[in-house]
Amino acid sequence: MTVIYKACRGSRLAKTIMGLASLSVILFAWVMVSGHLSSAAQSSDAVRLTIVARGMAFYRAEQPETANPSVTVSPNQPIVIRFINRSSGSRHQLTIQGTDIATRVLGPGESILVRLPPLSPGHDLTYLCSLHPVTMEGTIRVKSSD
Ligand SMILES: [Cu+2]
Repeated sequence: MTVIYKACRGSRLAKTIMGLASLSVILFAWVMVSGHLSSAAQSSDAVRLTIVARGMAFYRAEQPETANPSVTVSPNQPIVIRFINRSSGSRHQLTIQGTDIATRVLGPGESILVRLPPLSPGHDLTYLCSLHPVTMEGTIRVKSSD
């Protein structure tokens, strides 16, 4: 009687452990797959750029000394631009001519995400601030091939 009882308890415990183990394997696999999918989506889906308005010019985050830089992008890829107004007192916006991109006017400290559709290769687009088009204007160069 005692032996059978112990065996039952043992097998029930074993089943519980096996159940938990397989559940954790499934969870682990799910985390791996979903993590892999989301990082793949981020890397292949869209090119990410940051454009900063400071004073009365545009800058790239990685070239803080170059006013209104030319920005080179690959064709046929969606592009996500984070536009940040880092000026201390001026309102700015971002327009990309030849596309339908024209953000609302941002106050100091505000930022906005802009999604550009894939661009056809080998041409230039002008980006500007419609409030200060004389001092805030640059070029987006779309490479002729990938
Ligand atoms: Cu402006």
